[in-house]
Amino acid sequence: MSAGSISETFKPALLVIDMQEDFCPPNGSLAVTGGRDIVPVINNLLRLPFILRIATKDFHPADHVSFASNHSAPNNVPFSSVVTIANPSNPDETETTKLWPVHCVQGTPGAELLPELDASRLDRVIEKGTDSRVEMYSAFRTPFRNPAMAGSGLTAVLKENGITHVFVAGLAADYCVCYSALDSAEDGFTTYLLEEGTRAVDPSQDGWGQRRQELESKGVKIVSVDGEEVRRVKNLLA
Ligand code: VGL
Ligand code: ZN
Repeated sequence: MSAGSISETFKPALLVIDMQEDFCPPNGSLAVTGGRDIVPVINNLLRLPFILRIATKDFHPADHVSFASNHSAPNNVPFSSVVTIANPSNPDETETTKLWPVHCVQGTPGAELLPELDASRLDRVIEKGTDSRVEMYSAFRTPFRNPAMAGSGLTAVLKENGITHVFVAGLAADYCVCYSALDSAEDGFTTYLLEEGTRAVDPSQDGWGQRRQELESKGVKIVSVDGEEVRRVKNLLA
């Protein structure tokens, strides 16, 4: 480094969200189109010199509130019905959230990470959505703030390791990837969402199109694996 140059700290982490059987063809109960096709992209990312590589698993108990089958007709149609959930500590704080087919139940094959994902490169796997009372798309925490519920501990892990930049990939772009990236940015990490490393449940303008705008308006940059941000990670080797 030449004298007088500015060196901004760059300690990047990679977050690999929910690369699990139930989110992928051919057998997933909530299969995202093309979900399996992003594994080679993610495995390439896992080989780069990130300071930390962390995966998450959606990991629900069988009685989870997000499962349509745990609700009564007619408001129990997967992918379409919604349910209003209250903060367990404050009935006045509520969130309305979509109901899904049963997925990623603890101890079932659908909850397993894809076998072709290079899990040997992971520093840690975080399980989320384990509280049957609430939906938790984000790898960081539930949406409830008044009062906040206990988070996953991810922010502390990132901070303890001095992480400055968080790169997010995985499934699904319009749900768990999106909300993880938003919380990462809110916690002060420079946050990048890897475009080729994700797929959406609903790729339409009403789905991923809108989430994309929200991400960009809240400071998350959507980047290519061939872009300068990933090149900077590669250059940490040099
Ligand atoms: C997810 C729907 C329900 C996700 C998790 O990983 O994006 N989507 N649970
Ligand atoms: Zn889920």
